[in-house]
Amino acid sequence: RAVIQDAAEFLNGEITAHFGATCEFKPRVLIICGSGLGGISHVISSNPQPLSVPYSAIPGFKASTIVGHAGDLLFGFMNKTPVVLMKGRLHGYEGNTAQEITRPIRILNELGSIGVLVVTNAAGAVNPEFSACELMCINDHISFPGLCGFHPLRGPNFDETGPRFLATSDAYDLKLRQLLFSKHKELGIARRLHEGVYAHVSGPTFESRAESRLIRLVGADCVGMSTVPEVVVARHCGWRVLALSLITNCVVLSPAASALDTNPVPLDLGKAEHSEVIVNAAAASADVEQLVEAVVGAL
Ligand code: 6GU
Repeated sequence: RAVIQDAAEFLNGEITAHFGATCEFKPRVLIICGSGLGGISHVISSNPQPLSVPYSAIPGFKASTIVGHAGDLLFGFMNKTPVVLMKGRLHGYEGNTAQEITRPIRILNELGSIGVLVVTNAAGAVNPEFSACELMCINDHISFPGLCGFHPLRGPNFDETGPRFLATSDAYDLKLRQLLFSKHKELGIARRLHEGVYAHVSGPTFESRAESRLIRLVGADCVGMSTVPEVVVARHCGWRVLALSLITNCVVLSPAASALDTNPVPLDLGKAEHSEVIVNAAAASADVEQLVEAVVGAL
């Protein structure tokens, strides 16, 4: 609790020092950039110059260790809306607790002005109708870690922000999703935008074939290793949430070849690779950036 207030005071000091007392800067939207999507920082206006704060300078903040995830907070204007951008996020598989992953949201909530979270991620498709480099607006989730107790709201409740037993049936704001689809149409983006259920898994392994079939069987459309903890805490803070997955690859759903097959399908066919995730995220990132910019500008 004290750590969170210290960090918020530090950030308030940095914001005042940078933007000056004349231009009061009150961010209204937090944007979290997923794998390979940090390029969205180019969409931040250069007038006034944005304020960049490395995670390492913020008391209580931890730096991410993964290639493709930098570690900076960027305060600035996106399409005239004052925003904070989190370039780089923490994951559970790095050894962070769910509380550590979501501490930046608790800290930024102390600034008192943020009411919307826009979060992007890279995900694998388990819906066979999806293709790599397409997009999916998340309208619901299944968190396997959350169901098993790796949960950001575990422990004493933050009564100041939300209830002990938080509903998540309304986590993904309908108006924001409608806005996303209308901007997708308005901008004439050819890349398909689906809508569906995101399955959150702990990683760091990509799913086995049988795990992938399990995830499909329970009703998910894509699968990834992030986002849900941040969404849950943002909802606990009373923020509205928009979450967008970039489908970087299609998960292998077919059973493994049997040792008794005369002509076995090679096991490595369709195997997930982190490099593929990064390359495909980069291919679609310009559309994601354009979409997020349009949505944020309309808030
Ligand atoms: Cl295939 N699985 C998981 N868990 N996360 C991913 C992914 C797959 N592709 C991108 N992120």
